[in-house]
Amino acid sequence: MAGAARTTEEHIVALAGGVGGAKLAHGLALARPDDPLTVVVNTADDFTLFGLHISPDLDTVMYTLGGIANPATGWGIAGDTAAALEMIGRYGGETWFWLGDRDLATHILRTERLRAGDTLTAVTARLAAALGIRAAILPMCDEPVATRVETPAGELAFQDYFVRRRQADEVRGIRLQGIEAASVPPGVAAALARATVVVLCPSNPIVSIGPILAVPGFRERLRAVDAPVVAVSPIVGGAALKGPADRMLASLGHEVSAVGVARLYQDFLDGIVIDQVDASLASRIEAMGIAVHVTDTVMRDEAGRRALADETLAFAARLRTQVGA
Ligand code: FO1
Repeated sequence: MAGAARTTEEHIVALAGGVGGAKLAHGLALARPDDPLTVVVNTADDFTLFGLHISPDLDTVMYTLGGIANPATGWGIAGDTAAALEMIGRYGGETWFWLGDRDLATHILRTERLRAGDTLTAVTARLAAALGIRAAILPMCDEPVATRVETPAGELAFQDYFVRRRQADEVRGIRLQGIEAASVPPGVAAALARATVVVLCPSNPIVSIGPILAVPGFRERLRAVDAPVVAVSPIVGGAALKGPADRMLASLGHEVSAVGVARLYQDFLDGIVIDQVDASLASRIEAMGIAVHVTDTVMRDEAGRRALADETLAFAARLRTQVGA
């Protein structure tokens, strides 16, 4: 940035799940193209289909940062076709999970490398590098973890609940199968140790950010981070912008608002960005010892992603000065 008045380099760590998280992660990459950005991504949505290892949230972040995400859905690849899936349907196979032809290439290569013994961290780094992505996209752990959703119809696998049954079931509980055996990967630990800001993206706090925080040792590391930790609320005006986060918070007994989100992160959170329609909630959050920044948090386009990222980083910088960190 020749000639521009640059402050010191930021080491940005973002925690993200699916589409909303990927958009802000993209905004951070656009806002600070020269600064190191690490995106730690939920992998508890991962599952096996047709023998292939699918990592929906990793791919959503990767395609978004790589500029090839489908703009209509936020997941999958722009302009992708479904010839393979159509043929699978002709054979009588399952077609409830929409897998594009180009997207399948990602799953095929990921599965091949995992079977050869590479870690998910290594495989993701290789795929992201091939797409020309500068940011480090890191899975929350390398061990398999699977979100199981407790509903009146019984316990469901996450994608069964989310895609096949279209989030229609009431969520009575969440179980993270395999989480006890998971550990914070070395790259994630190193990124947190040198972070100058940690941003919790506006992803579902229960099933997107929740699993990342549940990796043994992660939450403790976040509490010990020597930098402002700020979140962007995914709940705006009492509703989730996308997905079932609002209904999930309600059925699990949480307040469906930025206050409810702040409470879930209270033990490590320094500040939260909330939408202007929720300005009246600020005093209740501040009473919890958490700083609040009010702005337009709805990311309508690329400029909106970048603007929200800029504001979030500026807010964090003010907090850093206040605490003298
Ligand atoms: N979400 C859907 O609602 N329907 C789909 O058919 C679907 C397919 C799909 C394929 C690849 C991929 O990476 C993501 C896909 N998603 C689909 C999104 C994804 O399952 C969810 O949004 C996340 O798991 C929640 O974060």
